[in-house]
Amino acid sequence: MRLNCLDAVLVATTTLTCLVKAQFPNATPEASNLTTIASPIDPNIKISYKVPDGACNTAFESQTQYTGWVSIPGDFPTNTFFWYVGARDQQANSSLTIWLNGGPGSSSMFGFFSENGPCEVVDNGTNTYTTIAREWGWDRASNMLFIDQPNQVGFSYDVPTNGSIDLLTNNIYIPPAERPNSLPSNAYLNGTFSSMNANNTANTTETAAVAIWHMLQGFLTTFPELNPPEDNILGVNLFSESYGGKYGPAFAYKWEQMNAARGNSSVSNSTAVKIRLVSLGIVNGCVDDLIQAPFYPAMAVNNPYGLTAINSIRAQMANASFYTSGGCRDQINACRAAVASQDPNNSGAPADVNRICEAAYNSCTENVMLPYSDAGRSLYDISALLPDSFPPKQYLEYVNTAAFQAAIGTRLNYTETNSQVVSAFLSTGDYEREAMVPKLASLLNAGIRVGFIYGDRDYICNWLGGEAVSLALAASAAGGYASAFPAAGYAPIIVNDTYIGGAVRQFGNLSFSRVFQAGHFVPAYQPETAFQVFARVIRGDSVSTGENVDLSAYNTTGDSSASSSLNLPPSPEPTCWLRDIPGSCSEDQQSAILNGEGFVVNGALQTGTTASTPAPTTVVETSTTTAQLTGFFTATATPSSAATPNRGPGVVDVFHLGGAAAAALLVLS
Ligand SMILES: *[C@@H]1O[C@H](CO)[C@@H](O)[C@H](O)[C@H]1NC(C)=O
Ligand SMILES: *[C@@H]1O[C@H](CO)[C@@H](O)[C@H](O)[C@H]1NC(C)=O
Ligand SMILES: *[C@@H]1O[C@H](CO)[C@@H](O)[C@H](O)[C@H]1NC(C)=O
Ligand SMILES: *[C@@H]1O[C@H](CO)[C@@H](O)[C@H](O)[C@H]1NC(C)=O
Ligand SMILES: *[C@@H]1O[C@H](CO)[C@@H](O)[C@H](O)[C@H]1NC(C)=O
Ligand SMILES: *[C@@H]1O[C@H](CO)[C@@H](O)[C@H](O)[C@H]1NC(C)=O
Ligand SMILES: *[C@@H]1O[C@H](CO)[C@@H](O)[C@H](O)[C@H]1NC(C)=O
Ligand SMILES: *[C@@H]1O[C@H](CO)[C@@H](O)[C@H](O)[C@H]1NC(C)=O
Ligand SMILES: *[C@@H]1O[C@H](CO)[C@@H](O)[C@H](O)[C@H]1NC(C)=O
Ligand SMILES: *[C@@H]1O[C@H](CO)[C@@H](O)[C@H](O)[C@H]1NC(C)=O
Ligand SMILES: *[C@@H]1O[C@H](CO)[C@@H](O)[C@H](O)[C@H]1NC(C)=O
Ligand SMILES: CC(=O)N[C@H]1CO[C@H](CO)[C@@H](O)[C@@H]1O
Repeated sequence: MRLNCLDAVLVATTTLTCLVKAQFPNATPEASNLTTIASPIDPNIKISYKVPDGACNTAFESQTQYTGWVSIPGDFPTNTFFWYVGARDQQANSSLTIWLNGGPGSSSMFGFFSENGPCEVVDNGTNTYTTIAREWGWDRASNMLFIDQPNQVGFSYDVPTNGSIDLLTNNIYIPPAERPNSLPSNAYLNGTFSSMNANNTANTTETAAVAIWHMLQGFLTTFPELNPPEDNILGVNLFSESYGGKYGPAFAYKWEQMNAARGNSSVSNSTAVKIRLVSLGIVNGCVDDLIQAPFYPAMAVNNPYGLTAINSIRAQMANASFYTSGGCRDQINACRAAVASQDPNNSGAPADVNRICEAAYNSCTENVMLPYSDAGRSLYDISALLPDSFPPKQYLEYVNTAAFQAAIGTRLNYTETNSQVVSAFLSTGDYEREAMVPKLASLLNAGIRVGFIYGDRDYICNWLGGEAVSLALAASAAGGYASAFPAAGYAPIIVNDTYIGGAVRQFGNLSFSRVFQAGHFVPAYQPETAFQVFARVIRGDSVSTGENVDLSAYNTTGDSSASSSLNLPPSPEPTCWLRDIPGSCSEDQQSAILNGEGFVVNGALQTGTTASTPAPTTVVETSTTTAQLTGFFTATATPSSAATPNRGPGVVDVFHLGGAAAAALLVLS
């Protein structure tokens, strides 16, 4: 598994080659021990996979894991990375939950290591890391499949390409080059990346949906035992965050369409498998600006935390700019009219449509969304002043180690966001192209549960806008949702015996959960609440209590608005992460790095005269903890306290040993 470079140091002549090679991951698939097979339904689809021994320690050793790539032929090579982890126990094993982070261009490894994955990365001494089971990993309730998409995001790739990355800007230069003298050696690294050719990826959500349907066909036919059985309330779930407010509805709708095509023989049953989707979860999703945009200025000055983030006149102007003639609303409508007439399949080809839609996005962003930036606060958490470095970023160091790369079989280094994918989606104005509510309504009408889960301290896809989407969906759906969903009152989300994690409105298969004291990345801020809501949605239970109810005859009762006021927690102390300098470091810290001042220990900058090295973390082996690692909570009483802010060391359980805080860029994760 290890390269022999350590041994080679003894042999002067090989030292040089080894030092050079050590910067680049193993170049050949053979060296990574990947097993490559052709998909049983299509010999052109190849799956290369392995068991990633040691890469992610789970609650139980019995949990199956596979990492690999589904390779699909097309105009350019597409190798889509997946990481499958089996559920902790049999109670949960007939669910398969697909998790997608957003961006566009953000890797689902962010979710895996920082939100809801089976393990998390902790320091284990100086510049060494280990993984421990995440207490509230979603593998408690389901088999999990994390996918890096579209092509070139995270560990997905077209053509492995050597280059250099400037960590001060995150710019990647191809081919690799000598480090500029102006940069310190720790901020300019060689590595292997995707080609960074923006043509070699999807540039619209619809194109991405087609690619992922093919990818899942390859995956589910190679591992048929992982496709949930028929005739069970459990099945396939799709949970997506942020830009996933677009991916989720579009991908789910595509799967339903392809199932229908099998049903009517326009696609043969022998060349495609059914994807039996039972629930769709949207976590702080930006679904539709036409509905959500007015809630940016609203959230900035009128939120449950009593924060007036910006001048109220400025907020009024931002709001007015949405409605004004030629404003955000008109431009979105113009974009959608152009899409309908000239690019109904959202190919992203007609230049006129792209121009109109891109202009709409730029206008909405600049005039309606961004006035909030006056506040100097995080887009992902209104309580955090910039830089906001939550959640911690050690994982970026860990996943770029040779041992981890060999374990998962990657030929590439890892980056959290692919800037060319961002550009590709921006170039088509994908953000404003589609009204997703009709797709969501069609899913709901087909009996698929739809759960909206919104952290209430997020600004960028805030809960006020999310609630408006849930109401718009109810209004468009058949089957009584239009009247019964808004009529259902908000009930407490009872997370455990001691606290209420939020408020939920639920009728039938539709729920909207406001999660208290959570920013954009809900499972990172409130792991236990996020888990319980997730588990209840996929099991078809009451989101309020966890009770197994007959959803067709169920609704919540309570207040007509989820207006509980909460206290704004103090802004956390940021940590400057070397691998997230633009997002997590102040200007002073950036200068310090540039001048080679301070020390970087475990991926974080320390300014001072001597480095303090962390003692090896006391790694609590899961088998010896008293924490219960499986099972679901069902409420028998209503506790009186609300959730408290929950971040960084000292506040959480034994599993959370990481440092403070990280995320930013104008990219949604
Ligand atoms: C590949 O498999 C062989 C035999 O099982 C093993 O010795 C070697 O360490 C493996 N290499 C990697 C990179 O996992
Ligand atoms: C790429 O991975 C290698 C280990 O194989 C590491 O030495 C190098 O620093 C990494 N480069 C980047 C940009 O992460
Ligand atoms: C953590 O570090 C200690 C001491 O360096 C080492 O003995 C131990 O194996 C490491 N633990 C893990 C889980 O890697
Ligand atoms: C990257 O460079 C290394 C060292 O020159 C080389 O061994 C490797 O094949 C290159 N990888 C790719 C993908 O070009
Ligand atoms: C990165 O690769 C380039 C080209 O191979 C080389 O000139 C440069 O010295 C390498 N950088 C480091 C830090 O080794
Ligand atoms: C991408 O495609 C366009 C249109 O075909 C072409 O003009 C451009 O050169 C391509 N870009 C790259 C980097 O290949
Ligand atoms: C779930 O457990 C059953 C019984 O042990 C087993 O037959 C089945 O293959 C498992 N399914 C999955 C998806 O792991
Ligand atoms: C079959 O179903 C697909 C998907 O709903 C639809 O597009 C197509 O028109 C249908 N074909 C026939 C022959 O009904
Ligand atoms: C294909 O499978 C679907 C169910 O998944 C079924 O409804 C349909 O009748 C099958 N078609 C044929 C031709 O067997
Ligand atoms: C988007 O991708 C399609 C191919 O799927 C291509 O035809 C189109 O030119 C691309 N659009 C832009 C703006 O690059
Ligand atoms: C309930 O949650 C609180 C806060 O996270 C935690 O301290 C407590 O241990 C939990 N209680 C149970 C019974 O899980
Ligand atoms: C609209 C609707 O179905 N409302 C019901 C909600 O649930 C309460 C009791 O749980 C019923 O009394 C309402 O009729």
